[in-house]
Amino acid sequence: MTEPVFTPRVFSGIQPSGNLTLGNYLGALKRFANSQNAGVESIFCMVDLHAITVWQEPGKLRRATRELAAGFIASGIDPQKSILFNQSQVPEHTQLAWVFNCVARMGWMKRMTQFKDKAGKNAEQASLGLFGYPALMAADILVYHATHVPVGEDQKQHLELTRDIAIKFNNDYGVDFFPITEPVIEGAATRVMSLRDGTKKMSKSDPSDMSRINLTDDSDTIAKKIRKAKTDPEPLPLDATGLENRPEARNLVNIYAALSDQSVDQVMRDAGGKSFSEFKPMLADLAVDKLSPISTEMGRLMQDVCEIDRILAEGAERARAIATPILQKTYEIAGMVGARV
Ligand code: AQP
Repeated sequence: MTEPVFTPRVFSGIQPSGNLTLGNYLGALKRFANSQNAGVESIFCMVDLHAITVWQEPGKLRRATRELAAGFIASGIDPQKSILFNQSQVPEHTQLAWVFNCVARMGWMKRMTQFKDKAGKNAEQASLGLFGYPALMAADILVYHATHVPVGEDQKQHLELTRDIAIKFNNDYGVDFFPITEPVIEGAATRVMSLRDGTKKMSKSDPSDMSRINLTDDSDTIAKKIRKAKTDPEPLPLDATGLENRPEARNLVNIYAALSDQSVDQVMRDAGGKSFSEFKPMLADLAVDKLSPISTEMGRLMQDVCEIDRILAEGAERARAIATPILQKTYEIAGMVGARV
């Protein structure tokens, strides 16, 4: 049988579960803008249904969703070129997720490290949604027949599960219907680490605000957080090999490389041998230079939430035009009876 050819299409999402961080920007948003600007059809989603797998206060969720939309646009996503919307406006995501709940196996879900991390010791009290999260994520991607998914390193396991679900669906029904999606995890900042602990991922939900840079932080706050970032007492090594086993130093160098669009080797040519008291101000200046226009633009966009809502509604309509026929075809393959809409 000849392999079906899927048109290249990018999909990725971010949860509106709090302030956007530098990790979200470098691991996701900045790379989303690159894929859009390379001319690939790109679909970006604020995954609000994923966010409620842990408790979200409704008013805060609404604000976070709009602020995230502003973050996407301020980071270079053009809602005319790309499709930008929030997940709950496109019911095909959850409809396909149900089918995938019936394809995925309990054992696969139990192996997901993010569930174990987020549920902690109290897994019995975690929501069923948190457990089933990866099946909804597979549906988010496959309801558009997306071929490429730019994400940070932390999402690698979920993307492998997305591939397993597509393969099992195709095998079970004897079709070549869903593409086997490629994760795109590349660049110096696929895993930005906490500023307080170089072995922990920078995360919006970390209780310590000093652990992360938020896209809404002002210049003084960014500079202060970098100044206070944990480091070891040694100066930077002379080349990148010397960064091994120095997680905090490596993290700051990776951030510098990603913000300045350089390789780690290039950064080390300029910064190798410098003390942190020299390197941190260089990094703070660069971070302020790159991030403050984004935060200013987010503030401006948030002045007009009606316009943000209009953009999201229009994006949802364009998304549904792709998702509806794919869901209908899935139902038909699975043997559901019903008129096509
Ligand atoms: N520290 C990070 N470094 C690189 N990429 C990161 N991403 C998140 N943190 C980093 C990438 O951002 C995208 C959206 O992530 P998400 O909001 O859907 O969920 P998450 O990965 O769970 O992010 P957080 O910040 O840790 O959120 P909370 O605290 O709510 O769980 C993904 O592509 C992710 O890889």
